[in-house]
Amino acid sequence: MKKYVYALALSALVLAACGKKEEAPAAPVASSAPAAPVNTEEKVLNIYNWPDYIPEGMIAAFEKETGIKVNYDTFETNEALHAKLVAGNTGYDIVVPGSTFAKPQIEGGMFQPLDKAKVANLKNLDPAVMAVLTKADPDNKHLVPWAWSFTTVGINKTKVEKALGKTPMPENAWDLVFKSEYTSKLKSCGIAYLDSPTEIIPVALHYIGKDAYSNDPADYKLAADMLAKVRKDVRLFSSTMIDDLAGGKACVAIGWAGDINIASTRAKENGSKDVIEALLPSTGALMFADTMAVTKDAKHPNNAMTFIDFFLRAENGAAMANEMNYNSANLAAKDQIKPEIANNPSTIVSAEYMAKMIQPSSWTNEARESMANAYNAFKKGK
Ligand code: N2P
Repeated sequence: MKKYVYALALSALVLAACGKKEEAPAAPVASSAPAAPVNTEEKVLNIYNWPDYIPEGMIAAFEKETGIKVNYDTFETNEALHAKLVAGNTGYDIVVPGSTFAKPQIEGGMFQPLDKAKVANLKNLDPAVMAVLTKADPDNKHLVPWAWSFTTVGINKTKVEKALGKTPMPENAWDLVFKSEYTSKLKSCGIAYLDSPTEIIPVALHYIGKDAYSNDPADYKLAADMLAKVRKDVRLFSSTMIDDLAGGKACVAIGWAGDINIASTRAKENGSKDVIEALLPSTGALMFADTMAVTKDAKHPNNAMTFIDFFLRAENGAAMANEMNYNSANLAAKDQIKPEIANNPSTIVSAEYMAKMIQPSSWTNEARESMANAYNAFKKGK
């Protein structure tokens, strides 16, 4: 009974946050709720998520407990997932888009609403994060946060300091990847950019003082002009950033803070003495929130709800931070986060830096298209 009270309190909060009237509570709230109908689905669940994004053993534990066999595939960019969803018949039950893409995907009818009565652990979620997600999903009907972090500059400090020689580190870390004065020196140890228009163009826009979520093609042109100046210095457009940083193919990267932290650990495990770290640029970094959603034609929606509820257990939220270096929106997990993780400012961001963070928004479909064109031209060096 108690958990329903919390769930109601939370949904009231969330509804209040987005200024909507509270709707009649769902049926199972009464203490004499009828037994849930038997789940007749085949015991299979198909999940499509980003690589290096799930604590080891989590899927095995879910399979063991529920008898549901999980097929787990990965994609590397929001663009790749989006193209699959647009084509339809993905075969996946749960997909994990960034909230910036989830908005047009919801508007395009690509997801089905959650069956919240089957996800009691939604009560564990941070109402503040859920309020942010209402920008993409107005009544929190479709999206459940998987993890969040930010796109930033990652460096192999040892190699970067060597390559820069007498030039001191810039005050704004974005200079390392966008300013010729630095890129011309760092190209010798390798500059890598994430290979995705919606990771690179927004931070380039931000760097030239424009809105990262501008919908104006004229702004993309300006960002492309800035990028063109450093194109010759960029060695890699990477979808394997952890290995590229840890293995020494790149010494500076535009990457995801969590993956940069994973690279740091991996390099140490491989016996490297180099220090790899995710920086906090003085002007801010690009926050992202990745979210679970159930596809409209999912064959196993009940199993999807079972998985979502399992994922939202406090210990699983804590494992996202402790093992993967990504932030969980699971409030109940907070006191299980290890001190060394909690003290890493590029994993658990301070309130002060949070104020500088570029908050997620979204683009129109047309804007995304012209952003992709600007990016592809840049990449080809045209
Ligand atoms: C991959 C994490 C993906 C974050 N390890 C980018 N949305």
